Amino acid sequence: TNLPRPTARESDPTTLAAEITERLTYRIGKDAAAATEHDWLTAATLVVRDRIVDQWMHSTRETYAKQGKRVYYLSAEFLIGRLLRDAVTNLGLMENLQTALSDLGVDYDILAELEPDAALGNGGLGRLAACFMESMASVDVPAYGYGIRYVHGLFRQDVRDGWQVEFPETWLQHGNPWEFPRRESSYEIGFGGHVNYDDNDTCIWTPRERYMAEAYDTPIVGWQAKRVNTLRLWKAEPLDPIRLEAFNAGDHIGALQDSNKAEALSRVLYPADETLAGQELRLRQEYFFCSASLQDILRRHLQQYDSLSNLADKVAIQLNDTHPAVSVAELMRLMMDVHGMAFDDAWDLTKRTIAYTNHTLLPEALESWAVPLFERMLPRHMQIIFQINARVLKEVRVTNAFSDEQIAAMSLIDENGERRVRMGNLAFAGAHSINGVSGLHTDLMKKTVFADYHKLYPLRINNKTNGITPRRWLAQANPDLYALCREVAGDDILSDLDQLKALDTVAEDAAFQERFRAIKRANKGKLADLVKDRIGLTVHPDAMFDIQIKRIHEYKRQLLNIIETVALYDQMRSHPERNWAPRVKFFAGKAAPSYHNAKLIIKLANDVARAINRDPAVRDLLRVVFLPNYNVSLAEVMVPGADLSEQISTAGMEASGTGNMKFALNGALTIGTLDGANVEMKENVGDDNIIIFGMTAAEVEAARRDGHNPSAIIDGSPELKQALNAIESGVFSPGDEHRYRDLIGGLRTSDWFMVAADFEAYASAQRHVDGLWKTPATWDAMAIRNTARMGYFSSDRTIRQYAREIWGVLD
Ligand code: 26R
Repeated sequence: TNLPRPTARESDPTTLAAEITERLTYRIGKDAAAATEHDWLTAATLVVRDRIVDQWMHSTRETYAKQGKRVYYLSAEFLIGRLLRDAVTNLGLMENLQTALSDLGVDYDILAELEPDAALGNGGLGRLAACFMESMASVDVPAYGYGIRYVHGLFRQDVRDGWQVEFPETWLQHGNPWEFPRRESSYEIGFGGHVNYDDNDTCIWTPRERYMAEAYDTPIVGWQAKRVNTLRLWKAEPLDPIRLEAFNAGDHIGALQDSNKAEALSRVLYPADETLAGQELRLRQEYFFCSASLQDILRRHLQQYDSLSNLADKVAIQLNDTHPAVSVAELMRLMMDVHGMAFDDAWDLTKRTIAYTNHTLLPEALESWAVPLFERMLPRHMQIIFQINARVLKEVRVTNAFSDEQIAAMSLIDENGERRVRMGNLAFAGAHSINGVSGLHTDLMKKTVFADYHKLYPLRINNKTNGITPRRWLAQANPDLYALCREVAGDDILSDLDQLKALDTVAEDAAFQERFRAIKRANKGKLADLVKDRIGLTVHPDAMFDIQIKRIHEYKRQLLNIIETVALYDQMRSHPERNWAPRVKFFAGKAAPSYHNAKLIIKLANDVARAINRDPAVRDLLRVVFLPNYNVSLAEVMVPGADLSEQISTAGMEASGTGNMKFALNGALTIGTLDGANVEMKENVGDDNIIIFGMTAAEVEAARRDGHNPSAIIDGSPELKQALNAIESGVFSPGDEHRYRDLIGGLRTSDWFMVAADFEAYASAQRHVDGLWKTPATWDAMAIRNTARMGYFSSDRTIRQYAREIWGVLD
C-alpha cells in the first residue's frame, strides 16, 4: 500500500515566473501592466498552492489505502496568521520564488505583507490549534482540522486617545486563494422543533429551522512537504437563498430572512476570551460546526468501512476545550437516531472515540448553558444529555465513594439556581482522555475542577504540555538566527528541535555571542522601525526591549507591569545619578469589548506612556510603547526583537502560555512566575537562566483561603504606595482624576490577582535583570542557553505525545 510519491513540479525561477504570469492572465484576467499588487499576490499564491495539491491528494489516498486511523481536531478557533511564507518555507521554495517575482519586477516582501492575517481565534487556544495543524502535517499524522469559516475574525483594534476601539476585520475582502469550496460536501443542520418516536421507538427529531453547512478546505503543508492535511471550515448557507413567493408579494426584506439568519451563524468570531457571555448565537455556532463535522466524519468512515463498529479504531476526535463539547451528544444522536445503535453501544463508542483538552481553570470561562435555552434549541440533545447524566451518576453511586455534595458537583446539570448544562462535565464524561496543557495545570485540574471525576476515573486525566512550531516561530520569524543555529547545530533542527542543544557548547564563546547579539540587535532595529512607522515614536535599539504581548486580562497582570513601570520612572527621576539600564517597555494585546477593567488597563498603559515619553528627565532611560492591533503577524516581528519576556500571571491561573516559549526560543530571557509552562521552561533552561519571582500557586490559594491584607502590604512598600497614589490621584489622567480610582481601589481591598502581594518580588527581580543587563557576556550566555534548551517545546513533541498516548496513531 505504499503509493509512489508524486514527483515534485518544476520550480525553478523561470517556470515559477511563467506560471505566475499565466495565473495572472487566465485566472485573474489581468495583464502585467494592469495588475495590482493584490493580483500579483493572488497569482503567486495560486502557483504555490499548485505545488501542494499533488502531495495533498497523495496524503489522502495513502491514508485511505492503508486504512489508517484519522485524527479530527475540532476547534472553534484557528488563529493561523499568514500562510504564504509558511507554505513557501515548508516547500523549500523561498529563493526561487523571490527570484521569479523579482524577474517579474515584483517584490516578494511587499506581496507577503499584503496577505491578510487570518485571525479566526482569540489567543492561545486558537494559535495552539494552528501550530498543531502544522505539526500534525510535519510529523505525518493523518489529520483534519474542523472549525468555522468566520467572515469576520477577531476585531481590528485601533487606539484612539488611548482607548481601545474595535472595528470589523475583513480578511476575505480580496478573496481567499488558499481555500477550495466543496459544494458537494454539505450537510443539513437543524435547530429547535420537537421530538417524536416512530413505531420502532426510534426517535424522530423534527427541527424548526434548518440550514446547510458548506465545506471550505485549506491545505496545510508540513515541514518539507512530507504530508499535507486539510483544514475544513464550515460556512452556513440557507436551504433556500430567497423566498421568492414573499419577494414577489413585495416583502423584499422578509424574503431574505432565512438567508440572513444562516449567514449570521458563521459570520463573526466571539471576541470573549475566558468570560462566558452565554449568548444563544454562540451555542448555535458550536452546534453548527460540530454537527457538520461529525456528519462528515461518519460519512467518510462509512464510505470506507460500511460499519460503525470499528469507529474507535479508525477515528480519533480531539475536542479543543469545551467549545465543541456538544459533539458528545451529537455523536450519540447520530449513532442512535440515524444509524440505529443502542444507547450502550453508542456510549461505549463515543467514549472510545472522543478526547478532550482543557485550556483554562478560570470559573468564568467554564461553559454552561441554561437548560431552557438548550432544550429549546436542541431538544433531542437535551434528552440525550439527561440520559447520559443518569448513566454517569449511577456509576458514581454504585462506588459508594461520593457524598451527595460531590455527586451534585459531578452532575452534567448544575442544579444551583437556574438549571444549567455543564459542558466541562459533559466533555469529561464523554471522553476516554482528558488532558491539561502543562504539568502544573494538569495537576490543578486533578485537584480542583475535576477532583471528583478524577477520583472516579483516575486514568483519564493526563498532561500534554503545549508547544510551538519552530518553522514559523524560528525559521520564518527569525531567519538570521535560524541560519546561525544551523551553523552550530546542523541542518536538522527544524525536524528535531532538540538538536539546538549543541548551542550550549558555544554559549560562552565570545565570537559566537557577538554574532548572536548582532542578530538580536538587527531584529530590534526592525521592531524600532515598526514602532516609528506605526505610532511615530523613536525607540533606541540599544535599550533593553522588555515585552509583554498577549490578551489583556487581569490574571495576566499587565497592571503589575505598568505599576512597576511607574515606580521605576519615579526612581529614575529621584536618582538620576544611578547607573540605570535603559529600557523600552512594550505592550500589545486586545481586550474583550465588554471587559471594562481590561480596557481601562489599555488606557492606563497609554496614559503612562504619554507621560513618560514626553518627560526629558528620563529621555534616554525609559520609554513605554503600546502597539495597537496585536496579531500573529505583529508577534512575528516583536518576538525576535525581545530581550526580556514578561510571563507574570498570578500563579495557578495561566494554563500554559505559549508566547513564553516563542520568546525563549528566540533568545529572550524570561521574567516570570511559577505558572503554566514557565515551570517546565525553568526545568529545561535551568534555574540560572530564567528570572522567577513571586508567590507559588499553593501560596496564592492559601492567601485567598485565609484572607490576605493588601492594604498592609501596600503600606509596607513605599515604592508601591507612591506608584498607586500617583495613578489613583490622577497624575496620569489629568482632567479625569477619578479614572483609575476603582481599578487601584480593587488592589487595596481584595487584590484577587495578587498584584500588590507580588509587587516587591517583581520589582526586585527587575532590578536583578538590570544587573544582568550590565554584564553582556552573562546576559548573552543566558540568552543562548534559552535558545539551546527550547527543543522540548516544539509542538512536534507535543503532537507525538498526543498521537502515541491519546490517538494511537504513531508507534
Ligand atoms: C467560552 C469562552 C468564554 C471562552 C473561554 C476561553 C473562549 C475562549 C477561551 C480561551 C481560552 C480557553 C484560552 O485561550 N486558553 C489558553 O489556552 C492556551 C493554549 O492551551 C494556553 O496556553 C493559555 O494559558 C490559556 O489561557
